[in-house]
Amino acid sequence: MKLYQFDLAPASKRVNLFLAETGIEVPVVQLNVRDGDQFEEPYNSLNPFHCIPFLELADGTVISESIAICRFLEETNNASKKLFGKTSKESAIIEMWNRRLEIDGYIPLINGIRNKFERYEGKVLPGTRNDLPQVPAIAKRGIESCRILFERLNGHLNTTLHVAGEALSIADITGYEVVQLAIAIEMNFDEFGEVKAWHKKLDKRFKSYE
Ligand SMILES: N[C@@H](CCC(=O)N[C@@H](CS)C(=O)NCC(=O)O)C(=O)O
Repeated sequence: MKLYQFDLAPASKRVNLFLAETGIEVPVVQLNVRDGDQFEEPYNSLNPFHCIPFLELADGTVISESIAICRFLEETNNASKKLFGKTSKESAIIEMWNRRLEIDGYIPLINGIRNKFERYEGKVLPGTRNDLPQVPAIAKRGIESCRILFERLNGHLNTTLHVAGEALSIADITGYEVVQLAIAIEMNFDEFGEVKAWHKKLDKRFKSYE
């Protein structure tokens, strides 16, 4: 089994935080996606989405998408810590928050960053190289979407220690990366005190794994 990663990328960071939290170990190969390693063979054929992370199993199966990879690793390892929940109810709540964080925050902000900063010219969609123009309005809309998410999250975090309950879950890892993206896109979210406090707590915990 091999996990293909680029440690500086947000999607790889999600998988790395999952591995650090659960103690699961997987052999890792670093691909520099900024230099376009993912378009070179054999990686080009291994993963048609041309993005990291992706996991290659011993039988040749390739699994991409950070959450699919983490879920697979959790289900196939005997780690005592379960970031996807222990009961059907816990799993559903975690999935609900993880999806909302991705749909309303992670994806709009990733698209925003790629449409805002010059270094993404020619790479506005992940895993592509083309001449699609950067559209600044997409960055503005990404921030607007994330602001609505943070308003909801801020109220919710008043009532719970972590996003999907008292225990840390994969949804906290996604949420942490959403805040990292909000910082990267230079969004001001000072008014969301609960979100900031939760992010600060996670930041301390996650930095201790470095
Ligand atoms: N939804 C995917 C996102 C994968 C993705 O967009 N990866 C980016 C890095 S964060 C990538 O490999 N980009 C390469 C490129 O755009 O050329 C996941 O969570 O795994």
